[in-house]
Amino acid sequence: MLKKKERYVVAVVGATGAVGEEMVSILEERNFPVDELVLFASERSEGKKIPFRGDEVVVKTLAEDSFKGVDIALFSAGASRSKQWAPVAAKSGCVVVDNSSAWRMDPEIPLVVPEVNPHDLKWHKGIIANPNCSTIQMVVALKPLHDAAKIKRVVVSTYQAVSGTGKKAMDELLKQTTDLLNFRSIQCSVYPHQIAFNILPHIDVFLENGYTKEEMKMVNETKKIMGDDSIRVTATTVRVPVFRGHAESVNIETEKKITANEARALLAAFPGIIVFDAPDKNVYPLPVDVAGKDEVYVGRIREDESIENGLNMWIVADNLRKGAALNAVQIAEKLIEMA
Ligand code: 25A
Ligand code: L14
Repeated sequence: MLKKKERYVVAVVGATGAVGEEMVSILEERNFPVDELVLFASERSEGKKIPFRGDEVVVKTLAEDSFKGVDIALFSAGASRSKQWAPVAAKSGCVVVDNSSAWRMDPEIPLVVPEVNPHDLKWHKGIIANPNCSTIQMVVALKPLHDAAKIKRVVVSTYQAVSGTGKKAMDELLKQTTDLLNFRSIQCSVYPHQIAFNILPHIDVFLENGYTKEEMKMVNETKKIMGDDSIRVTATTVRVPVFRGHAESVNIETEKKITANEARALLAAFPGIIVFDAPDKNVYPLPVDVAGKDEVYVGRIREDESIENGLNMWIVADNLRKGAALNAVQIAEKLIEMA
């Protein structure tokens, strides 16, 4: 449990990665009560200096005693590192908010989006899991609709940016794009196929059932966060050549009828959502506009005319912020509020 203090010693593990860098800048931006910031990454980044509040913090590598005196640790260095180091951190008394997939479906570990299930923070035992990026932005929009009309089924297709995979993937999209525009041959190392000027129906690894792990994360994490196993979810997750900002086409079927206008009002009143929906003016959310923003943007809200009680919508959010770093910092803020 987090003890109430004026200021906290905060660690970021994976501080030089796409999400870790964002965590550091969000802590500064939001004036998080940081007493001291400690940054960790692999040997590759040891000694690197990262600016924070006009100062510089030197990046260190992890050791058994790294978390001594640390109150809150934000992890984003991949699942294998989290499996190894999150228990070490929790054991030394700090609260871990883990951005990897390592602990999300563990029944002993809460999986939290503060707008949706803050109550689940009450039963943590030292580790709290931050959900998958595509799932976070979707459940924020599903929650007010579920409360009003009970969602029976969700059909989602995603259009995911390369930054979800990390910095190497962003470099690969940039390199392939410039190579192709200069009539040079390209190399594929992060993704199995060309990502520049292309679309890949493949995120994370394939499983026995023919779905990808990313798709099954959306199915299973949605039920856990919403606290309702009866919601049926099916997903197709797709990589697009966009640097930042995940988009989703989401179809829902509800028990009770809600009109598009009622849905718009419910979504607009919910914290963390901006309804951006004026087709007559070509207004709908776009990854390039939503990059750098904190809210989940919802547009193209319309009734599904093929079923009794159905809605279609288009949901866009910054995958590095609400999808990862911001949600993790918001979890830490909630913990402080509850301490
Ligand atoms: O091992 P996994 O599970 O397959 O996951 C590794 C992936 O985790 C990504 C991460 O992106 C990387 O692609 N990731 C981030 N959030 C995730 C999430 N929610 C996630 N994966 C799943 N779910 P990244 O590269 O942007 O950030 C990785 C960060 O983790 C640090 N790190 C790595 N090993 C560590 C560690 N920190 C502590 N202890 C360890 N043992 C990593 O630090 C980074 O901060 P770094 O010093 O290794 O990275 C510095 C730069 O080096 C580049 N790079 C990474 N791998 C290589 C590389 N360069 C050359 N060769 C490589 N093999 C990175 O791009 C980074 O800029
Ligand atoms: O959080 O876009 O489980 O490649 C792992 C891979 C998120 C996205 C997770 C990607 C992800 C991701």
